[in-house]
Amino acid sequence: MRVESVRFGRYAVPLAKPVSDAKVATGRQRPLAQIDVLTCEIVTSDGLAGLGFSYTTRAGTPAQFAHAKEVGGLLLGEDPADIGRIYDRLLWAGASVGRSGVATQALAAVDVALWDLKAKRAGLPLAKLLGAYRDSVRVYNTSGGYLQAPIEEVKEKAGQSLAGGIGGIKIKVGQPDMKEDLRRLAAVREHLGDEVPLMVDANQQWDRASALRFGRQVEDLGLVWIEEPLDAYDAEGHAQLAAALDTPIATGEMLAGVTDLVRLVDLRAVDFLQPDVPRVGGITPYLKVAALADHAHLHVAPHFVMEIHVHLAAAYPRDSWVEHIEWLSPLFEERLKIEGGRMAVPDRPGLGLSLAGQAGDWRLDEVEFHVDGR
Ligand code: SMN
Ligand code: MG
Repeated sequence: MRVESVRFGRYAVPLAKPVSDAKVATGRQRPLAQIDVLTCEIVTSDGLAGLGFSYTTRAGTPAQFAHAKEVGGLLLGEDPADIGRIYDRLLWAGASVGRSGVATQALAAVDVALWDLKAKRAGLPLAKLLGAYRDSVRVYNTSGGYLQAPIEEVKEKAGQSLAGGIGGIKIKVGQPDMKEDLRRLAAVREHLGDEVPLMVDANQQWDRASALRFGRQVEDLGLVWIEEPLDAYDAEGHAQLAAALDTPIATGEMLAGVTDLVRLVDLRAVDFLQPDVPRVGGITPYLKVAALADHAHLHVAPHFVMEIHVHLAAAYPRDSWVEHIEWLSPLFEERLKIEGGRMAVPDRPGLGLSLAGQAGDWRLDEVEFHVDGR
């Protein structure tokens, strides 16, 4: 089996409504109105097709697309089962731009497509190919808890999520006025009752003292975790916070390479590590991080991209959480099943995803490589 053609697409998928987290509240970023996606479709000599993708928010996908266009031709003629060698080859082709960030995020789309193909070739869902521990994973919702939403809307959306089978609710905090965060959080906790799993996400907007002050004030709310309390690269600060608080600490979504994520593991900086397959450069590097996190007895709660992460969370020893955000759903034909607080691992081979017909509406650019030069 050989790679016969590779196609990369660049898409901009609009959100139903722009959302704001603490990075917007502190003036660092504009509201998020769309998700930008790089897709990779690989077709083999015996007619199998693999689909992978990567994403960015606000900036980066045009650069990922440019990198994919530069190195993607190297895939032609390769045996797509040889993921390690192919990844290495592409990595060395772009060695000048490093082993993290935009370039490896472009490789993530390729790597995901190769794993999708490998699982399809085996006739297995990706989770089973990797070695699953369970056929469903706990799932929480994030998209209803953003800061631009008035508290009544947050409560209403949380109720709708729970009624639809979601098992936990995450809300955004980290506003310039911490009292406002505490008021919203108390209102949501009261609305949901004590039993519903509840998380908060500060999107890196506190300094160490503020994070500790917040953490101490919410210890009796029984939060599942406090996410990104500090700058994403302040591993020591997270470690101190994790040691000082009973409430678990989560972070990792912004880290774009294995080395940075492993530092969080080495320093015991988190209770829940939150790697993100597209951001860390694909499933191949994600698995390295997950193996080390497991060895350190940590929980792994992958960030965003539930379409890929449901498989990886099912193949991780400790039952954790996947994040429900529906923003990428319009790109795909299939919908994930959610019931009883859990998301089911699709039973279709591979990731179990195909691009929706309507995806073409959001395509901004496309390039294709073919063995016979077409
Ligand atoms: C988030 C950031 C970027 C894309 C999706 C979601 C957010 C989260 O920080 O963790 O939910
Ligand atoms: Mg987050």
